[in-house]
Amino acid sequence: MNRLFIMSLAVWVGTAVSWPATGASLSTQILMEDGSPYYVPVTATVASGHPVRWDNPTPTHHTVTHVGCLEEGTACLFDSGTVPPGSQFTIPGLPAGRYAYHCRIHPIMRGMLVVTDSPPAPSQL
Ligand SMILES: [Cu+2]
Repeated sequence: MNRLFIMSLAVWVGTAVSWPATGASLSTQILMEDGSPYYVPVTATVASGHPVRWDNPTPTHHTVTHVGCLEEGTACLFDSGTVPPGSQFTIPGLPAGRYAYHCRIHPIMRGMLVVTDSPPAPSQL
């Protein structure tokens, strides 16, 4: 019986570690704004594999589009499509790297997502 409990616990812990999205506080949240800098924070840093969420509290439609989606021969790693007012867009996680993105509707809106290999800082836990 004890052994079964330990096995269950191991499965539970393994699930929690591999899929941190269940803890909403572990996800990185970025706000869209109608004024500069448009994406807040304009440069967001997140550990690899952690979800990132963009919220659109503005009265305007926006998108979150990786620059690769608009260039021939480059990988398109995420594209939200139109995010209506009051809606949000979440990506489950990305490999380490720097991902520039912008809004298809308002090309002046530009942000940067930095994904690191290091675990999140203790203050985020
Ligand atoms: Cu926009």
